[in-house]
Amino acid sequence: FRIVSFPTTPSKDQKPGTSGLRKKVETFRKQQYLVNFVQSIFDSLPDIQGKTLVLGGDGRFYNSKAIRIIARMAAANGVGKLLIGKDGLLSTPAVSAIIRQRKLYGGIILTASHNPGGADEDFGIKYNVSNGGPALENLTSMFYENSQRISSYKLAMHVDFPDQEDPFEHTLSRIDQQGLSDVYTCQDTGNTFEMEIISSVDDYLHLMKQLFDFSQLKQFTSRSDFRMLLDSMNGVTGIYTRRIFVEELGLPKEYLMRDIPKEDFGGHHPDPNLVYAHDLVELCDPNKNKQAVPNFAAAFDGDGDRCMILGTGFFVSPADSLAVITANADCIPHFRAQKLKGVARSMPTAAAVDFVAEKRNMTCYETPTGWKFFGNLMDADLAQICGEESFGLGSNHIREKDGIFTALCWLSILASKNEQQPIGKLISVEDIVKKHWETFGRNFFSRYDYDHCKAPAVSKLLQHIKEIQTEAMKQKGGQLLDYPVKLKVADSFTYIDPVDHSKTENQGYRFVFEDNSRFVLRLSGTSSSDATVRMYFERYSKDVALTSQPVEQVLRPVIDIALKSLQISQILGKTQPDVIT
Ligand code: VG1
Ligand code: CO
Repeated sequence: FRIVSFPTTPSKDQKPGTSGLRKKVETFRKQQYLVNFVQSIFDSLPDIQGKTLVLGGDGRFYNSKAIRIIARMAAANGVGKLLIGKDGLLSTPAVSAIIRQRKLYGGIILTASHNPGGADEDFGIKYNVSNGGPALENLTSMFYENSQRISSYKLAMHVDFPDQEDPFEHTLSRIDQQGLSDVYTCQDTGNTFEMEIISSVDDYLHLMKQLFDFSQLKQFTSRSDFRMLLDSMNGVTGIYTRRIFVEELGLPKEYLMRDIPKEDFGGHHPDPNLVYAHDLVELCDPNKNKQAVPNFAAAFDGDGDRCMILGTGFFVSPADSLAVITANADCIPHFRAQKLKGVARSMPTAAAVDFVAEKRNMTCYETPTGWKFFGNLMDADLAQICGEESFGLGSNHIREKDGIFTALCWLSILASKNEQQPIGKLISVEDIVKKHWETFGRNFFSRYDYDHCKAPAVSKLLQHIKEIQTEAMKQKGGQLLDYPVKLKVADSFTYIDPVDHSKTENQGYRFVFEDNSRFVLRLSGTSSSDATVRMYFERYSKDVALTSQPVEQVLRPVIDIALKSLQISQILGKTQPDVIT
């Protein structure tokens, strides 16, 4: 092949958000949008020459097209070898595992995660570095700066047919052939470029087998009083659940739902929460499902890094999932095999795990939203288990959150607790969580999302919040309207990374009351157009009478004072949030 440079002009809006660059497919398809961003990534990696990268995505619309373009750009930019997941598919946690196990230079993940897919929906691109984790701010801002001054991009072209044929047609038209590997030579530099189609699952499965006791899980899941459902929401995890749960653990195919990856996720949001995974929620509800109700269920997002856990008629909040897994870490071989020193959660995540950390003598870190902030803590071995309120949980086995890992943690806990239990007397997910609340108390939590907010309304809201915060904190023992409990903190969250001491400001407005109940407001960094305002509400109680109450009821006073004092409905012009989780 030959390297050809094409002139281009910068595209605006190429600033990566909480997790990569996400835009409408239409935007990515516009002339040079994709090539501009990919070239800007390569321009930010000066030592990429001859290195190996992995490439794959969640299978959404535009996945295969983007792979073809990126492969030609990688070759032209001097990448030595490109590993591509079979059929172009790789989950986010699998990419992280592959980079670490094979000691690669980095990887490119094509996904907009839980955002919907299809020709009119979202596409996205993330870059992960050699520790397997998302690129940090210093690198992503370099991507952005380069994208704003780009003047050309490089593409590999066929020597003999410059206008017609893809030079890598031999490999790229056989992307379904695992193990296929071709070496191409660059006529301009004399260097070689190798492309190999790798299994999407092998490396990941290999890792899971090291972390969990598969024979224990097999024994437990085959109990006659146990039944489960795993909902892949037509995202990429279907190829993993089939292999791990059906082929390896020998479970019936009926335990899997929506396990075929689809370009448009069947027209739904591949977002595992009570709203978008309501089909699964109903199947777990004995009042709605008169057939065999599962004892355990999990749903995963498009790229497989999020997971919602359910029991029979019971929802496990993400903060509780993190706390319960940490409290029961001894049931999980991966955690038994190491000294657990710390946990970390994102600031808006309810503080349930903090109580566990205290009891287990572990340090608890509070980070801004986004998985990249956990990377340094894990690399420095300060924290081993991390989680976010948005259904992401993971550990130091990789540097991304991991949906299937989370489900396997829960199954390991269930397996251990039920080792001595006779058939018909299964200790349930609900039993485990309620027992946890008895010991540690309960952190009630809810999130309101206001989607498609317009810029002027949002800036007015932020202005109003700043005024409210200054006003409230002026008084001794801050007061918010007529709310009976005084404010302890009203600020904007700043994070100082304990490892590299970098400072990240403006990570959400916090209002914390003296009883530790609180609300937080921040703007989403993953929406592809307009702004999404997220509000988080939390209240803690150890009072058993209260812990059995519905979340909504317990949080009502906090939600009311938050909406009222911030004038949410007046300023955003919305009487209700779009999504409540
Ligand atoms: C959201 C979540 C955050 C998560 C991020 C990426 O970000 O709140 O917790 O890490 O998505 O998740 P934001 O900025 O929209 O609130 V994923 O599964 O999209 O890679
Ligand atoms: Co995701």
